[in-house]
Amino acid sequence: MASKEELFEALKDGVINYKEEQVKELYEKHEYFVPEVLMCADALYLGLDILRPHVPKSDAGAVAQVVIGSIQGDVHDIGKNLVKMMFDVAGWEVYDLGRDVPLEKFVEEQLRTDAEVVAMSAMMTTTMLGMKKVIKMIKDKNPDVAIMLGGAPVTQDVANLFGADGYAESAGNAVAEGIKMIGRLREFEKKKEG
Ligand code: B12
Repeated sequence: MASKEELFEALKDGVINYKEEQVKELYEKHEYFVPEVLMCADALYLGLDILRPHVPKSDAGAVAQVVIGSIQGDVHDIGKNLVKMMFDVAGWEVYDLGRDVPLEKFVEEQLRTDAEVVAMSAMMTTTMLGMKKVIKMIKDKNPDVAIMLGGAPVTQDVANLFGADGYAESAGNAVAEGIKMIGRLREFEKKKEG
């Protein structure tokens, strides 16, 4: 068993040198447990707070707006925060509702901000069912909103079944999926107008 110092060294090396598999292995091989995952997340948030002011903002305004949150009953928010960060640095206006977000709150915030995209995260099979209800509630009020789902128990099939417009399995491809969705949405709106 490696010492704590060796593990931190391996983790640091993995992050600095983009060795994704090395970082992932620490958790999968049970070298890292939940408290370590939480401490890593705290270190990540601190680093992000330092970096965020240095990320250049486009003068052209936000690319689009996204309302994001972890669904009611679910306090898991590390993955959601990573997705939020990706949208943030890609120049989107992000309205973060946090975690354990009541279902109606997603609807209210979309109406308040007129955001084109709503992104929901669920980490438990029980809580993910709430996302289906939110999709229906939002589409009933405003069909011109693109809704994106993610989180460990969610798959493309689940997203399709729930009536979502998009799904991404990781923070790395969430923005690309978001851009695809607003592309389709804007195309659809243009056709309606013309
Ligand atoms: C850390 C953790 C916790 C922490 C959460 C802290 C926090 N602030 O988030 C604490 C200790 C609080 C916790 C509590 C519980 N947990 Co927990 N937890 C985990 C754990 C170990 C890691 C989750 C995590 O952060 N992963 C790292 C992030 C980066 O990955 P991610 O969340 O998957 O996110 C990525 C993608 O999924 C995706 N993504 C995520 N969201 C979104 C959203 C969008 C829109 C998109 C596009 C993409 C996307 O992008 C992210 C980045 O690439 C998992 C086990 C696991 N291996 O996943 C269990 C796990 C999720 N927990 C579980 C359970 C059961 C619980 C508890 C009920 C335990 C208990 N009995 O009390 C409570 C639930 C409390 C509640 N009401 O929510 C189960 C869920 C089982 C299930 N399938 O339903 C898991 C799977 C553990 C297990 N194997 O049993 N947990």
